[in-house]
Amino acid sequence: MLGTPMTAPDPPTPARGALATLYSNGSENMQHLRDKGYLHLKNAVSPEDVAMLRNKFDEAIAAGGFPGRFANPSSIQRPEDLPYHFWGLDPVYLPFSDAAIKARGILRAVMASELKVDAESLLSSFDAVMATHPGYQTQPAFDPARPRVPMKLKSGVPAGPGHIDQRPDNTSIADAQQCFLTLTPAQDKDMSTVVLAPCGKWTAQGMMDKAREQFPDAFKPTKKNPGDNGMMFSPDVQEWLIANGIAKAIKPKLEPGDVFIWSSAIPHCAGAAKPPRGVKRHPRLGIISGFYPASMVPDQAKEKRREIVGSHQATGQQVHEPGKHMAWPQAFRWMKSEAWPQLYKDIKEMRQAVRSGKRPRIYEDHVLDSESAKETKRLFRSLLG
Ligand SMILES: O=C(O)CCC(=O)C(=O)O
Repeated sequence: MLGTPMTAPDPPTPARGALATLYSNGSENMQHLRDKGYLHLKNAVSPEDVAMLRNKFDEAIAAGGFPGRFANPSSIQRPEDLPYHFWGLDPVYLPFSDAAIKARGILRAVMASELKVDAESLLSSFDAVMATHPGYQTQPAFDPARPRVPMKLKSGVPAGPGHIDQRPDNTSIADAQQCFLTLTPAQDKDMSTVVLAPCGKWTAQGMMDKAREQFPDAFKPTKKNPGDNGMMFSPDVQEWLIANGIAKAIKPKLEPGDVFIWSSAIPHCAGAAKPPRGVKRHPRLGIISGFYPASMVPDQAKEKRREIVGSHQATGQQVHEPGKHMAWPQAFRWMKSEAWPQLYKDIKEMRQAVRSGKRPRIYEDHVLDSESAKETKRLFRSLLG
């Protein structure tokens, strides 16, 4: 740190945003999320549910034609062993598996109990599944001796992966959150979330307000971030916040069943340290979702969600301001469509059939559905609203 740390505002800057009161009425944990912008809930999901979800994800991975199995991590070595990913996230195939719907239901129950509300009153985002082979890590690598949210500049412009998932001009810390349920362990060497969190008496709101005050240009909407819910974060701003004792980067060590939650407004992304020689990374499996009271989601936003998700496409974390997640694996930009695995040809065809009205939306019942498929769709609809 350079010199003396900058003194935190007294009284601490309170959280602003649509969810601030909801967090205030919840558990002490929710007040920690409101004030500090992150929360690690250990053993939030039972070992039985963790095993059930892992097996169901393995079934979906097998049904998609991929050889990797999380029940046998050594079967996962190469990118081709798992569905195609973007920054270690699959936003195309696994988010619509039975496993993912069930996982969102379980994660929603955890969040509802912390918020002290009825689970059915919360809607979920339909975001990505983390399914990552052990050879993958974002750049720059995480360094436990000098922890930072991985981020870099390219030609002077922030180039990720560290980012926030909010419009650059939305200054509120409590407008949206991201909840990550891990089904695999994560040590420093393994891919898992890193967040920039406030130090000492600083609140997350105070930290981000200070960053905006000091670096107004770093929060101006740009061509690349024209005003949708996401922007890359500048490594210069991160360095300044750390050097002044305002922020520190945190990569919590996670065990299967742990839930890590953070405000979409604080800088974050996944990172991993270089493993020591001869040591392998654990492949990563988990799911990420945002939750929001159904009563606070406008009807128009609900219909937009049904349209996006109904045609087998993932959303970002924001429930009340839904947007599409990455539609298609990045790697396919360089691959002829004939060479895509059959699974992706089928997904493309299904999307077209739903959009042209030849098939019902994917959350609607189908005459051929089994009882268990109908049950999963009921849960699907209750998460979607
Ligand atoms: O993969 C992670 O841990 C972080 C995910 C992330 O950055 C995001 O979904 O916005």
